[in-house]
Amino acid sequence: MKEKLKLYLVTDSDILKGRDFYKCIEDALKGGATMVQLREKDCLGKEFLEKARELRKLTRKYNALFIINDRVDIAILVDADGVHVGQSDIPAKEVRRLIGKDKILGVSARTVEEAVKAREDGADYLGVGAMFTTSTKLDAKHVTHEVLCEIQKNVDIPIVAIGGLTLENIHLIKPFNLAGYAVISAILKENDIYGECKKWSKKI
Ligand code: TZP
Ligand code: MG
Repeated sequence: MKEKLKLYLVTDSDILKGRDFYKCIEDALKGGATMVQLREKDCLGKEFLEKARELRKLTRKYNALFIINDRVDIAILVDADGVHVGQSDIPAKEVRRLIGKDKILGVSARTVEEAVKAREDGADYLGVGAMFTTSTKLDAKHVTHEVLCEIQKNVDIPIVAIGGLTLENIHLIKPFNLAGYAVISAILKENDIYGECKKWSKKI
């Protein structure tokens, strides 16, 4: 799994401004996205499931991993590769019970304590951020480089940085040698999503 965390695209249809959702995600996969998380905060079950079914097919076609945000039920229904939860969602331990030991469990952590607990509760990787200012998640709180470093020292599972990552600032966190970079707007806001992913793949 670790290599697949590298260019981790998280979805948000709002940023696509009416462009075709599946075409945009397919362009990202063609351009080199290695993992996709379906994260659609305004989608109810029916539409979420429909999107999940399609992305399951697309990610298989491009040999990328497919993770579902929060909706364990939908992850099970579409046989996603795993689930990603935050600190206010169904606790990691319970998610692990539901998805079984073979599926991937990702957990968001902003402190060393949260990171250690997530690891103990069965997380396979951590999402740490927001590393930079982001307007995609309104309640995102900033994680300092010092805290990222402490988390790295205290947990032995792969870490993915998230929050405000751009081609311009990514060099600032490259020295941490993280397993991957999770991106929403810097990729999805671009007209040429394919070309942008190519640039990311080269840079990271
Ligand atoms: N969690 C922490 S920041 C964030 C999430 C989901 C949003 C990241 O979006 P962007 O557009 O890459 O800053
Ligand atoms: Mg969540």
